[in-house]
Order: sequence, then C-alpha cells, then structure tokens
Amino acid sequence: MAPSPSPGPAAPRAAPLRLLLLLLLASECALAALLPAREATQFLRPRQRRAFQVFEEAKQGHLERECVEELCSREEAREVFENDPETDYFYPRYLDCINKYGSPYTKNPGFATCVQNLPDQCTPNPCDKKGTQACQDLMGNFFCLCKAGWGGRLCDKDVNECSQENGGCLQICHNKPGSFHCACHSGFQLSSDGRTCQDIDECADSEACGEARCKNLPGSYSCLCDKGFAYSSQEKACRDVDECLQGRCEQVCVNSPGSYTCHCDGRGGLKLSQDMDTCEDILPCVPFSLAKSVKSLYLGRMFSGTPVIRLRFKRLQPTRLVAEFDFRTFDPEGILLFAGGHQDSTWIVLALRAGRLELQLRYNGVGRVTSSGPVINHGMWQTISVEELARNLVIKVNRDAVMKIAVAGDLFQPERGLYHLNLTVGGIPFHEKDLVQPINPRLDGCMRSWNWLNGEDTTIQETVKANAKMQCFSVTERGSFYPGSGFAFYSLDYMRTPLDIRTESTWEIEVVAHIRPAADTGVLFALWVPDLRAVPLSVALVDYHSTKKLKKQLVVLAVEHVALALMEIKVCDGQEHMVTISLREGEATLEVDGTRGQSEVSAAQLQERLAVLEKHLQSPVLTFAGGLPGRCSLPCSSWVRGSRDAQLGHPRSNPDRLAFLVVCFKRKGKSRWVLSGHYGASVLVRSLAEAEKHVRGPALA
Ligand SMILES: *[C@@H]1O[C@H](CO)[C@@H](O)[C@H](O)[C@H]1NC(C)=O
Ligand SMILES: [Ca+2]
Ligand SMILES: [Ca+2]
Ligand SMILES: [Ca+2]
Repeated sequence: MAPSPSPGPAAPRAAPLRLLLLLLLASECALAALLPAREATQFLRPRQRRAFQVFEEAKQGHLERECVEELCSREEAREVFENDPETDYFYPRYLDCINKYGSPYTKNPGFATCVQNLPDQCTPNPCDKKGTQACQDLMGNFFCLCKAGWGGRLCDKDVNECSQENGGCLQICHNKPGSFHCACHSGFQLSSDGRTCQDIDECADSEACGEARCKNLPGSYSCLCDKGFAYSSQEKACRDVDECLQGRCEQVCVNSPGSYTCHCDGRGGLKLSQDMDTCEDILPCVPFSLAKSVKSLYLGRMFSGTPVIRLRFKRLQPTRLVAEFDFRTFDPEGILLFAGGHQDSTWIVLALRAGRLELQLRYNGVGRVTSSGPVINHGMWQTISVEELARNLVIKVNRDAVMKIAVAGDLFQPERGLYHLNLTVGGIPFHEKDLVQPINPRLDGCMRSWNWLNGEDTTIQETVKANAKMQCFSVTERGSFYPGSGFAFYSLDYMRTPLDIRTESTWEIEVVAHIRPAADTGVLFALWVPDLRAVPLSVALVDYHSTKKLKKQLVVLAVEHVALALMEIKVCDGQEHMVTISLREGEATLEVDGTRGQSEVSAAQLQERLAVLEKHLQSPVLTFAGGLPGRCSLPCSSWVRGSRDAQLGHPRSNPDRLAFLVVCFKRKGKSRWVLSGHYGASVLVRSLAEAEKHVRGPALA
C-alpha cells in the first residue's frame, strides 16, 4: 500500500525529540570510533529513525486510544506517529487489520494485537538469527545490527575477512562463516598472536637427520653430509655417492667411500689429467731413438733363453765349423751360440760370463769349461769368430785369438751317410742343467754381419727383416728400456732368516735405481702380492700433487695407497737420476740424487704403514720394475694420503714409460742382485699370465 501524507500538527512536539536525536548521534559517534569501519557504517545508516523505546512508552498509549479503541483516520494516525514514513507504513496495514478482524468497535481481541504489532518492524524478527546482534525498529523499517563477521541487510551474509589485507594474517587466511582464522605454511607454526608465523626448528629434535648434520632453515631444514656422501631420507644416514654411476671418469672408475678415483690406460699411452677425471696423452719429454736396425739380430727375445735361431747343416763330406759375427752387449752373462749334436755327445757352447767369453764343450761325453780374453760387455761392436781346426778350436775377438783349445773329435756328426751339425744362436737346444756349468742363458745382446759356415744366408736376413722383434735398437745404452708397455719382475725375498732362534726375523728393502725417464709418470719399482692384488710398496713418478693442487714432477714412495715420502725430480732434463729407497723397521727414506725427500706422514702413521708392509712381506711378493701387470684395481691407482679425498695421482695405472732403467736390488748383508748391462728391448712382459710363466725374471740368476 502506498503511504499517504500525514495531516495534522507536528510542530509542538518537535523540540524535545530533536534534542534526543542529538544525544543519540553523539553516542553513535563515540561508538563508531571504537568499531571497525564496516560495523560503524551499518550502525550509522538510519540517522532519521526514532527511538524505539520512546515510541514504546509515549506513543503506544496514544495509538491505543486513537486507533485501537477507536477507528482512526489517516490524519489521526499521522498524529500518533508524527511522521509520514511510519504513517505510510502503518495505515494500509491498519486497514488490512480492519478487513481481517472487523472495526475496533467489534472488540475482536485479534484486532488489537494486529494493530499493536504494526509499528514494531522487529516483531517478528526479520534479521538472521546467527548473524544478528540486535534488530532495531525504525520508522516503517528495521535495522539488523550484525555481529562481527556478518553483513548484509539481514546479517545473513558472511564477511570474507581474508579479502582485505589477508585478514591480517602473515601467511594463510582461512575464511569461515562468521569468522576467519590464520594459518601457516608447513615448516612454520602460528604464533600466540594468532596472526604471525614462526619457523619451526626441526633440528631441536636430535633424531631429525639421524647421523647426518642438521641445519635449520626458514620453513624447513636440511640434513648435511660430508663431501662425497649424500643424505638418504629413508635411512636417515649419509650414504656414499657412487660417482662412477655418474660417469665422472673418462676411462676406468673406482668408487670409494666419500670419493672415487679415475684410471687411465697407461699402456695405451694415457695418464690422468689434472682434473683427475679425464685422461691425456703421456707425451715423451725426452726423445729416444727407438729405431731398429733391420740387419741386426736381437738375442734376448726369448725369456727362457731358448734359441732365437736354429740351423741344421747336412754335408756329404766331413766339414768343420766356421762362424763369424759382430756382437755387442752390456749384459755380463748369457749364451751366444751352440754348435754340435745331442746333449750327451759332442758340442760346444760359446757364452759370456762376468763379461768375458766362456767356452763350454763336451766331446764324447767329457765336459770342459774355459774362459779367457778381455771383458767384452762394453756395448761396442766387436767381431767374434769360432773356427774348428783339425785338433783345435780357435776363438778370436777382433781377429785376435783369445782361446785356442785342443779337441779330439769333430762337431759334425756322421749319421746315415751324411755329416750333421745343429747350430743355435742365443740359446741351447736342451736344458741349462745339462750344460757343463749352468748359466743364465738369456743374453741381452745383438749380432750382425753373421756368417755361418761361409754360406750365403738370405733366409735369416729375410726373417729378421720381416720381424721387428728380432731386431735390435740402432742406438743402445747401458740399462733396460721400458717403452711403456712392459716391465721386469723378480721373485725376491726381503725377509731375513734369523740365524738364531731367539732373534725375530727382520726385513730390509733397498733399491737403487738409475733412471732416465722419457715421461713424467710411471712406476719405477713396486712390490705386488698376486693373491691380494695389492701393492704393498711402490716408487713412482707422478706429475701432480693433488693436495697442494700443484703440477709438479715428483717421486713418491708409498705403502699401499699412502704416500710416505715425496721428492721433486727434474724428470725431463734427459739426465740420469738416482732414486734410492731404503726401508727397514722404523725407517723409510727416499732420496733423489742424494737429497732426501720430505716425509708425508707422522711418526705414528709411518710405523703403522711399515707394519702393513712387513705383513705383506711374509707372503710371496713379486718385485716389479718399470711397471705393473694387468689392469690396476684400487690400491694401485691412487696416492691417497690418509684422508679419503687427498689424492696425489695414480701413477700405477700409467706405468712403464721409463727408459734405461738400471735397478740394483740389495738385501741385508752380501746378497745383491743387479739388473744392469742390458740393452735392446729387454725384459718386456706384457701380461700377468706371461709374467707367471717366467717367474724367475729375466737376466737374474
Ligand atoms: C738337431 O736338432 C734336431 C731337432 O731340432 C734333432 O732332431 C737332431 O737329431 C739334431 N741333430 C744332431 C746331429 O744332434
Ligand atoms: Ca568470514
Ligand atoms: Ca625450520
Ligand atoms: Ca664415492
């Protein structure tokens, strides 16, 4: 129903009401200052309303008299309410009450209630129950005063506190019907103010990282392991990183706890480069003349001392032996040639012992040995001839007869109408023990311009020409040449047998190596335990000091993988250097050219290392010079000084590239082995299998 204008005077009552309104406004302003903005606007909106209580007391009686007890006109109603909006609201509804319950004069009790409720718009309460603090009756209207967190005309709409400044929350704001709350990201907890968040110190729990180190971080934490280890969250422990699975090494990779080592194929001409992962070429730093002479014959090729040439002569007529050849060696001992028949019949052997010629002969089962003439293992060419005369054998050196031996018989043996003679060079056709006087048959020497029985000898020349291994180096020097693909090895015993039962057995190792290296890495000397594949002792050239991160040429003395001593060396100056090591109980020294190397271990570590070495010496060890056999496994690859990532390089997998090595092995007392006086491509063993076939080693009795 449309409100109608209310007639009648209103002025006389206006003054006290205006005063009241001012008072109310004052109190509202005070309240507004205390309320959050949204609640204040709600409250301040209906400024023109009349006080509910005032109406209750003053006007209810008026309404009762004018419109309940009597029928009131619109003007009379206007006088009751004193304003148009309320009158406009009231009057049509008043007429509805009359329509429904009859006129006031019918005294229907329903009519009185119907009319009495009309001025109060809060009965029944139109506001939402849960969101409303109070309903306020207005002039023909109502106002729902909302509780905090609620809004809308009926206070039924949730206020999304999070939409403004995140609800005052530092991290997460959760809106809820009628309210909200703050929350934090994982790793943080809500502070007591309910709004800010603070980091949780996970490390306060000693179990957080298990055995690893715990580091607290804002909002999280991390478990830290030493370098080379990674944290496993399942196990709560530090586990070794297998760097080999990451393909760190260019060639062979060996993983170790906290670290790894890379290895390069030393015999393939590679060594580890400075980054310790990749491989680089081993470049010879000293030029060596490796040219071979096609017209020479190398006598030391066969390790066992079996002949390098076998010839059989058959003659219709009785014939005498005539042989001449040029010969050169540094080797003091070995066999030049054999001529004759079966081992128990008639033959001669021309050999070298202590650098002089020795002739062993057996005629009809009777053996003899003679030695005479100058020392000839000086490395110079000389012409040697053997001539069988009617009653003598004549040996000449550079045309001078050095032996003339009376014999009764012929070297050519008659058999089925022919005269036979076997001739072998560089060895004998039977076992050494069947010689008159045993000798180490292998002769590290060279022959050229040979002439056997004045015959033309094109077949031997052709064979030698086609086979470089049968040839000698054009240029030779004293010592043994290790071209980077081989090594020498010996079966030596370093334990000293106690003379009397009360003394404990002792040990001693002394090595004097005269070296002229052709490259800056390689093994000079090493002891090897085949069963354990361990390297109890080594002396090696390395080109890198990893703990000091320094490119340096060093000689390193090590027991297993721990370096005991270091010494700088000018590897590539082309000069001969003397490397001496001496180890015995309580002592280990390394000297290069007479200068003692610096110790790399404490006194306690030294004792511990020497104990390890001594333990190895109780079992069979092999002594290697110039390299090590096989592919290197862990202990022979890296020089690790105690701590697990301090590497010094791994010379043992870059072995052998040494030139002209003369090694002197000395045991306590008088025993002394000397490997020297060799030349040519001596003592090359390419594999362990090959090495084991010749356990005695070359040129060492
Ligand atoms: C020569 O050596 C061969 C085997 O190499 C042997 O069969 C033959 O009997 C030997 N001849 C003489 C005369 O000893
Ligand atoms: Ca809310
Ligand atoms: Ca934290
Ligand atoms: Ca590792």
